[in-house]
Amino acid sequence: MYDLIIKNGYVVSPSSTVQCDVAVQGRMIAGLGHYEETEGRRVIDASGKYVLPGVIEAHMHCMAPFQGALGANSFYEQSISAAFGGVTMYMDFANMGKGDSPYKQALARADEMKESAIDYSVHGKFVESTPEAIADIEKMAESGIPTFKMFMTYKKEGVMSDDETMLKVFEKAKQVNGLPMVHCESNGIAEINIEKCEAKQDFSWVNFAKCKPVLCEAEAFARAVYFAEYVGNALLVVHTTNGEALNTARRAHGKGLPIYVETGPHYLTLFDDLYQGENGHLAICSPPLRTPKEAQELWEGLQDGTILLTGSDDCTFDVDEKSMFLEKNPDGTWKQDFRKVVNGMSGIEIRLPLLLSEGVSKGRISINKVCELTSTNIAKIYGCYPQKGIIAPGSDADLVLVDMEKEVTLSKDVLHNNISYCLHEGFKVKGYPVMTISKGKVIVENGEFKGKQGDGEFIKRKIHPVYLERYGLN
Ligand code: DUC
Ligand code: ZN
Ligand code: ZN
Repeated sequence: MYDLIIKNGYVVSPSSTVQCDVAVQGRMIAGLGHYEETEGRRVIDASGKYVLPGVIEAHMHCMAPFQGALGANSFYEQSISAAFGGVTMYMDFANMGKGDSPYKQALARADEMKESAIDYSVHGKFVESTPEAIADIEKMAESGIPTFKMFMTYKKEGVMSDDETMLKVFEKAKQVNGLPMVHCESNGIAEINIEKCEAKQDFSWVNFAKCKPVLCEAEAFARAVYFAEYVGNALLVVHTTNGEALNTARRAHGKGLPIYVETGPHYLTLFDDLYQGENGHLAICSPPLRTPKEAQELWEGLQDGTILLTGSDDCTFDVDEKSMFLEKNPDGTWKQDFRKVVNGMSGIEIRLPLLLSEGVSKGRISINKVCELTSTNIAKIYGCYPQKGIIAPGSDADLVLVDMEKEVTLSKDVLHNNISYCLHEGFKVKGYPVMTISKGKVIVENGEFKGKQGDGEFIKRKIHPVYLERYGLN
């Protein structure tokens, strides 16, 4: 007798879509094939639905003190919103300041995440390269934390890694089969542009995007790629927004270099015209939103395999936090000052719906590609495959049932992220997760959350060396 049988769904993997049943025993998938209803304690009819491996979010910032704000959600609340978006595992970053131990901060972060209803992991973060900090890399890798994040900007915020820090982290990461993750924006280009705004005293939302143009990102992207090539290790670039950077990646891939590129659904679906609105500050994130031209370049990057990963870069701030340092004009409008806006937008709950709708329903990518981009590739490159990221016997029974016919108009009222606005307000999607199963337990069903605080477990990760030696996740 199985604990659960999911009957008749279209079971999706990166390479196939097969109509069959999935049998679950305890927390694990027991088998795929045909099972009688009498063989299951509970049977879920998935006829007409797609069954995908649970979405993995490897890029979010929850309860992370940043630019004076903390975020709207506790980890438990974040895990609820995530679960409604089909997410069954997420990863956050250690909070780091100069002098902190990256290892201790990573463990402290994992501790904070214990209240999550879904499984979780942590990335280390580096802001300097003292011998003590570099020595922590080995301890983190041994503890199941083989990914190390660095920012090439945010110098004023005290979290930028300089070139030496990047090189030293890259070198040490290579020794322990670790993977550096980099936010690529040239601090120099951004800062000289901000100085020009200061000279004109014009800090409009629109100027935020102008201060961090495509080349600001592409220069840092190329530098990071050259560092990786020089050191001879793999690199993961987060939230890539444009074809200029992708062309650098393509050149690197041509040489076989393991440069893994992530983009986020907001760069595929939202554009810089949002900065023209009175509430444009709500859309301020880094890198900034671009134009439909760059979005098209990203779709091409997804189609041709230059981009193998997606992440939401979720930073859920409510209006009060986004606006906490702003003042108003006598007429009640905002005194626009992009320097005083905390960067980031909410997105964990809509990553899968946006990819299903804008990707699969619009014929740009297959559902198998969505499976790779939201789960399988993430599990492989971040080192938790095949425990996660695939529907196969022995893997965790983390599943999301998708109804490709379901139409939803995105709005603050349909999301569960505790904020009073939605940048996709009114955006119509076709294709939506309708049930989420975490380690064999149904945690979202019929629009209701049924998970439990604290049910999430820390997942130790280890990256297969083959992915770090040459480009490709097959
Ligand atoms: N970008 C954001 O928009 N917010 C947090 C960090 C980042 O890189
Ligand atoms: Zn970033
Ligand atoms: Zn981020």
